[in-house]
Amino acid sequence: MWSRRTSHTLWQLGPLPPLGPELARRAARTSAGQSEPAAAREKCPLPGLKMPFARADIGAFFQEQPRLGNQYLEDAFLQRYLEAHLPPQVLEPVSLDLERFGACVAAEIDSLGRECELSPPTLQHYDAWGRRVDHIVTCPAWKRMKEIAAEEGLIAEAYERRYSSWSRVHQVAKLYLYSPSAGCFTCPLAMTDGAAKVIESLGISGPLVKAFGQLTSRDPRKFWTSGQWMTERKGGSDVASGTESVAREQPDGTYCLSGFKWFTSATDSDMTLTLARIMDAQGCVKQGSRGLTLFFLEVRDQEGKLNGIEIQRLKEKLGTRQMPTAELLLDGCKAHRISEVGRGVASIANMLSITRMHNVIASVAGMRRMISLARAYASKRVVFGKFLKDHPLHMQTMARLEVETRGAFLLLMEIARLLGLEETKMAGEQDLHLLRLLVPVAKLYTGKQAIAVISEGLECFGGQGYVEDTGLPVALRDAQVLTIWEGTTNILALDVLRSLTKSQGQVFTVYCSAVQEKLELASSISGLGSSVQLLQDALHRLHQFMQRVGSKRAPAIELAARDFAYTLARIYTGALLLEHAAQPGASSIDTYTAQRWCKQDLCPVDSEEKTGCYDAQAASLDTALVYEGSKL
Ligand code: UCC
Repeated sequence: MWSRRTSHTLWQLGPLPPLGPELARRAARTSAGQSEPAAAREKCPLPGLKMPFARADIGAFFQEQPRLGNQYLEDAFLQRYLEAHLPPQVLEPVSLDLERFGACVAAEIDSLGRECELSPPTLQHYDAWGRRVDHIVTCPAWKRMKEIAAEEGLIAEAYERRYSSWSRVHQVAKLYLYSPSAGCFTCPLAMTDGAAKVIESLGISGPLVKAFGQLTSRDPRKFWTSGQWMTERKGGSDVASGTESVAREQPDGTYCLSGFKWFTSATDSDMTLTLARIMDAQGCVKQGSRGLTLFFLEVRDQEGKLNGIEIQRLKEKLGTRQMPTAELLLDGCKAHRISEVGRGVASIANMLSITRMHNVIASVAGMRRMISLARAYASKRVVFGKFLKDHPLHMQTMARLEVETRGAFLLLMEIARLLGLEETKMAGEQDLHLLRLLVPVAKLYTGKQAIAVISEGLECFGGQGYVEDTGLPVALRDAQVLTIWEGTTNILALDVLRSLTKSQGQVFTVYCSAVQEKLELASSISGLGSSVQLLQDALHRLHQFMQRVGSKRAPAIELAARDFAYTLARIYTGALLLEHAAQPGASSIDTYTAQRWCKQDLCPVDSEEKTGCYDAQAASLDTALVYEGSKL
């Protein structure tokens, strides 16, 4: 490597040759007292001398790239979780499969994902002869992703249930390894999983027999992906009043759909579930949530012709560019009603639970991948005379990210475990309540964590984290959607309140006993006592808040919704980390992780209430603050 010292030595070599005209000019300028910039002086070559960075020589130092290793073998926390929970006869085949798949992600899937990013889909409206074709052109890597999803049973695994309730945990762990390399193919897979779940829960009959078989197939020639067309121009969040699509019943019992779907993700899917209002013979429809019914349709017919659908345009998005998102006009689209009339939202809610869980997978996996790469980088990059990993401040920063990621991971696995129990009819009523509450809590909390952790993770690479061809920035772009689609943070916070209201508070009672149970388990383990105490205090503050809020007006509760959900997430995650640290195979690092987690504000809803954030005048003050000076 060139060093300053070496170049000085070279400058002093041999007799000085005669000055050329340019050097003579410079020498004259310098002797006349004109100074030159130091860099320019150092670059000034003497003929015949080889200088670093001269002309085509770009220097000898190249930063070693952080390589992606087998993400299963490198994830000690994931392995310990599986060892602690899976029965031995399940652990062995599952860990073998994950190890094999982890290698496959690094060897093949990661570069396919990159190709999907570099070759985004395009829309071909017309063929060369002027015919309207509305063809979404995707790259070969995207198509290969679909084959891999089938071959690896990324959906099938959850429905075959060969490991009983643990099949969901297996599937989720596999998707967790796959997600950051998947080039957003996780999006169609989330909806495919959600559609299979809805079909299974509504009953697999009629046209749904074929659909369910294809959604859960391991045969790439048969495997179908599904869409989830819920969003219309008037409402992404407020589906009940935003849905304008109508359905007219046909003599053969099918329906003909008309409407405009404003956001449809992974629009190259084979089928979809969608909502519409049934129009009666007088042309009237019922408004509101109870006017919505759920429909199933195939996107194309046997010859590949679109089913009464026009693709208006593809969306230009901040991220998830690997995947086509389209605006669709439905005009005479043949569909099958699959829910009771007016039960559309309640029926598609099963799909939302699954896609929201997939959102949690993407969030946690995105954080894990960023840390994994930053960890590799820190052991190769030298700054101020030592590796990045030997700088305590850098390690402190990464340790904070690690604690967030481990907590989020346990929350994800808790949902997968409960879902597995529900799907194999092994769940008690308490498990079902807990699952209902934890899905929106985890979705909203991990989405926010993912953006923060991935953003901080990019910083760990300095300028390289900001440069496109490292493949790093896409992680942050793609993370931003995690708090938006499948319900924004506030919509999810309101869904948490909905689950409380609908169950008449039972979900909260179950939540508290589940936390309590975990704390009792951990309280006898040395090193965990003070963290148990911190969580007990937080739970107590939460109880007190609930008692106070019980007597308050609805708007006050709504104002507290986000902080309330954050509190539920922090306390439950803390309890999971303590439970994990109390397992027989736990390490001292597990104890340290739980301790670190419990040092944050575990009950923000109580802290915020004390600042007056939910007081009677708070809402109007907030509005005045936001709109001060505005002409609107
Ligand atoms: O499609 C989209 C992008 C797809 C991409 C997927 C990728 C996934 C991640 C991949 C990772 C890489 S984005 C569009 C998604 N749209 C949403 O998420 C909608 C957001 N809005 C809401 O969630 C709202 O809260 C609504 C739509 C659910 C509100 O509807 P309503 O009709 O006004 O609400 P109601 O009246 O309270 O609920 C109607 C019924 C009730 O049941 P019943 O009638 O029996 O009382 C509720 O209990 O639906 C039930 N319900 C639920 N049940 C509502 N929400 C839920 C729920 N979460 N779980 C169970």
